[in-house]
Amino acid sequence: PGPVVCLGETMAALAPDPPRPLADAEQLRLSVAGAESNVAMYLADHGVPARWLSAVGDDPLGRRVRAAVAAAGVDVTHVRTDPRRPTGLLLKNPGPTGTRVHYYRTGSAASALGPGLLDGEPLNSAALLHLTGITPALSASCRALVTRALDPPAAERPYAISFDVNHRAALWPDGTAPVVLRALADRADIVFVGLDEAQELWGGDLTVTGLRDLLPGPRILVVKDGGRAATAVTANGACTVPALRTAVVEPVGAGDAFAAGFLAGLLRAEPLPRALRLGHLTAVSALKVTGDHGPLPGGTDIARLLELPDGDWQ
Ligand code: KDG
Repeated sequence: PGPVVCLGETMAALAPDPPRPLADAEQLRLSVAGAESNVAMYLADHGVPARWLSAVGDDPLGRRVRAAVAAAGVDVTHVRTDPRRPTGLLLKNPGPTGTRVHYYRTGSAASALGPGLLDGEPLNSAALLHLTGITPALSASCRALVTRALDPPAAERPYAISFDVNHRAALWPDGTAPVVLRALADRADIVFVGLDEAQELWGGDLTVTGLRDLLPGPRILVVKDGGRAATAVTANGACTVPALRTAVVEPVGAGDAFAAGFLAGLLRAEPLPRALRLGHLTAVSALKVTGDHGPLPGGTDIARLLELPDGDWQ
């Protein structure tokens, strides 16, 4: 099968090290942050061919980002270099109530991507296209790109599309996220959404059933209930698998890891309960590290976890 193509912006990320408010930090650690490239890296860890599609600036941070994603085993040969626009940047600001993120990505190289990207050869052999709700928030051209990808009915598309809602409130100052993200998500084949995220977007008392009524389109709707469980809803019913209990060092990246594990399972034609287990065990890899991307358990540990009787899972 062809690669999973993960399309979206990846930024350089700066975080105070040791963690403290940015306003009085002296040293910052440089890393790389991008929901879609996180998915690509975890897919590669699972042995699934993954390609990251994006643009970076012709600058040192762009080279850093590209090299970091490539070093994780992801195909970056189709990533564009924009000579006129910079690589996006994200600053993490740890505070007493958690870490806030400050974006410096307006006018970035990736925000200038547009629908023409879908005509290109990078998508020719794709087994799956993975998109998130971050991209349509970046610019009008990025929104047109995601809209065009999802416009044809699923049966007419050359590849399946997975869509992680990934609501980033800071990117939607005009308040259009609920309408835009619902319309896009409903046209994808596979959708990932957090229950709390869905409640924030579409109504405080939403349940998994209510959410399915709101998004009847996707063949598979995966609803994540925080660190507790995830439910996959299909035409055949719903299947819930509890999350693995683990100490959380830092949660960022866990949603991307979960999506990658679940997609890796689907692409290997695993039944849904095993695909959900793969999602959860991949999420643990992200929960255990301060960055977005941590090492997977070894192959024999993964096999053992997948085979555990339901009562011993967790
Ligand atoms: O899912 C993790 C991402 O949120 C992080 O890596 C940064 O892609 C990012 C974004 O746009 O917030």
